[in-house]
Amino acid sequence: MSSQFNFETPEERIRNLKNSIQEKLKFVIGKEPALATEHDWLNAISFSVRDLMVERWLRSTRAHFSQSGRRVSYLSMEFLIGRTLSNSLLNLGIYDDLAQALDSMGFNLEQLINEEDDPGLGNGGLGRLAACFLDSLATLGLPARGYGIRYDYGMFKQNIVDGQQAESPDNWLEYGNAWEFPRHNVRYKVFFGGRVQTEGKTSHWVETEEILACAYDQIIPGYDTDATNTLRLWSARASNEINLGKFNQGDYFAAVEDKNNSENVSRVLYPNDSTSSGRELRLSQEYFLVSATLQDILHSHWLAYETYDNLAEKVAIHLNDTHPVLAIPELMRLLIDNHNFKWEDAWEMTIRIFSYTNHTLMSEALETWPVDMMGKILPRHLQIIFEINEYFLKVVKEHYPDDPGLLSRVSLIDESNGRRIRMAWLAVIGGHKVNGVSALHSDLMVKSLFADFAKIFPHHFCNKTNGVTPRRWIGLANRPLSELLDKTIDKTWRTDLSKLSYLNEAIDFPAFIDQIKQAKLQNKKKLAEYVAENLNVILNPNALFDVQIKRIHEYKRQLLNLLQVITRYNRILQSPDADWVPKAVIFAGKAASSYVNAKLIIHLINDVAKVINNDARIKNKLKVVFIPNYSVSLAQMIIPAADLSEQISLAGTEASGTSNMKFAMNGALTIGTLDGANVEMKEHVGDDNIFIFGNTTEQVETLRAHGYDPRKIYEEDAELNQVLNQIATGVFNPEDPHRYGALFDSLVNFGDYYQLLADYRSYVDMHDEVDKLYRKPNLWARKAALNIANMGYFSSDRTIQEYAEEIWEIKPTKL
Ligand code: 26V
Repeated sequence: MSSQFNFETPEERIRNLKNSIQEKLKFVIGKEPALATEHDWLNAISFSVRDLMVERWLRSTRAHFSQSGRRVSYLSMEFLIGRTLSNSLLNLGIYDDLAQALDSMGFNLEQLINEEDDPGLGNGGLGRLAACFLDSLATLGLPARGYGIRYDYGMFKQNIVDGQQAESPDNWLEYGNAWEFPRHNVRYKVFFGGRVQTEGKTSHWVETEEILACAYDQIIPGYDTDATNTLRLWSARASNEINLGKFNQGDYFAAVEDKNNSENVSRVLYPNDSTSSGRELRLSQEYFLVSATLQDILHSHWLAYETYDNLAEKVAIHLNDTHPVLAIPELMRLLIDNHNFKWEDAWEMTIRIFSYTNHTLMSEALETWPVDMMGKILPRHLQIIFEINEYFLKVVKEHYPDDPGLLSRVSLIDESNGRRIRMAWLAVIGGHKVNGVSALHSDLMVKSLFADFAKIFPHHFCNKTNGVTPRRWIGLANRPLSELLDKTIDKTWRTDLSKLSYLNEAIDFPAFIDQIKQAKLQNKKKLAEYVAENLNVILNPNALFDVQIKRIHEYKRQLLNLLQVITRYNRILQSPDADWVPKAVIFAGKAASSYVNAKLIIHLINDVAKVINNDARIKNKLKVVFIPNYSVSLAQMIIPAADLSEQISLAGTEASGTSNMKFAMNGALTIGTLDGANVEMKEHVGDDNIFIFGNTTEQVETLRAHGYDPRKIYEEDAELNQVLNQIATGVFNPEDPHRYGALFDSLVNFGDYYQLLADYRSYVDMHDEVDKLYRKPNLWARKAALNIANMGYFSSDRTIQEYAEEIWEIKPTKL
């Protein structure tokens, strides 16, 4: 509850809210109630709610700065924060008050909440993790700040046109953003290009171009506490409004074009396909974030201490993947060139300050930059990177004289690949801790990608299993379940998720199991309504809701799911009168715009859906839907409605997964491989309460090493054979029968890189087990409840506490 409200009666609170909203509409939006649009009202409401957070924000910020403890800055190119209004109401404890206030004004709160744009400033798991972390950092009262980019356009919007993905720009700032505070006086120059001038031992970066980075702050409120944090996002502005030189020469358009070009740096979020890495604009974006942020950190450090000698004691900087890794040479540059530190001293401080999280082992996702490009855009940084490399390789050579291949393997420069800089290597060498995001991933990380470095720096590597915030992912997303938890436990599970284990004591009460079922049914009805309204497909709320929602990627194997769906379709056609468990298979997710196979998979899902949903012979025993434009807010609706959560990536490929956790804590059972955090989820919920199938990481590796023959599986498994032939011959798309020839080939003729066929049989058989259990609704609900009860470990509060203690060495601020 907001401390401001402590002395008010509920009636006063509601009246004050109403007055405030009316005042904002008049004095901030400048509109008469009669002429105000829904967006105007939404903005007026948002400003009123924001007001309620400002005082404690200012107090928290003051406390963080005055207590002179160590603080962490979390640098991320992505923050997928989701809608803010509902989250703020929940954290302030005024959701119901506002609902009442609006009701008396003739508005529906839920409807207005759904009007808010959902900022898509991230691709998926990595960006959403950053947002969960901000929520936990604030809730735990830890001195932290998030730094990112205020992209004008977030992740593209996805429409499905004739079964295919069509992209359109996400102009999320169109109606303004009521939650941000533009900081017109917090701006830094960011330099690009030019050349390095060396005089004796000192270097100067000269003849550069410059762009301004302008700060926009957003309040990150903690839950049930006065503690808040800040997310600071940078937006690019041309540093000279127009290029005076060109303007004076009469070339007005060229002058304005320059301005537009420099502002492109924060124009658009890059999708995470391999084509985006290697682009100059992406490198510029990364440097833009890093340079503005480091200047900001150094500036506020100087204000507090008037020295940089204690920088490493007071500052921790965390790198969310390698995307902000240029912060390492940038800090070196600032300390050496601008603040006269000796190279060795600057390096020692840098290592103490930085830490880095690795989020993927897949080689195509590992960032490398061509030396030439770095030299053109950031020549001084290239020089520093070479110096770091030289310094490091010298030490390695001294310690490992007997391993001649080692030097080229750990070198920051990959000479074999057209001279590229290995950003992950730089992140490892330039910091003191590297973590993976699940036990399995962290283990594989030191055995594969970073094996050499794990030998050199055995104490650098650790695991921090991901978590998710229960405030958004249960409290906001699942009201029926939240109410049941409040009743059965008390309200404190929101800040201490281990309390969920109290449910173990209720598990034998039929009334409790019944309420678990009721809560799920309510959520399923809501999703069914959405699907009926938006996709014109009728889902039976009693059907098993089988859900796979995530980025479309071959390694995540949506296609394997589809093979299973078609198998089921064939079986139903074979015996239409058998007693089939009715099933609704739900997909959602975006494909990177240049990822051809991912787009084909979306097309195939929609082709298959059209045929199955319109086939009267199967009597609605099977439905398939693809929900377009997956987002945080859609996830909040879909996840609580799921009975079954599909987590079926090839073992060893999904670093952690986080939606797997959200599903399980909302009472879905998981069908999954032993991949990412599924492994730990199995340990927590128990082997009997999760459906694990498929090859293990070791088996996957053995197959890959000793000859994997997908064609043989295709030829020997009759059901699989039929399904693949149907896809290959256009049974679901007779108008264009060869459409999926390439997908068929990739599986049967070109090696099936993600080993779908190897796991097909155990997957289909496991789905039969799922059916068997679903026929026993009480047993199913009991297992669902056991999942909820044993997911306490997967709160991002636990994860952040581990980072705070073991990596950042920060303590909560006293308010
Ligand atoms: C790579 C690139 C390269 C090109 C430019 C844009 C871009 C954006 C992101 C990425 C890497 C994405 C890595 C990632 O998202 N990993 C996911 O991280 C989650 C949080 O740790 C984890 O749960 C998922 O398993 C993992 O796939």
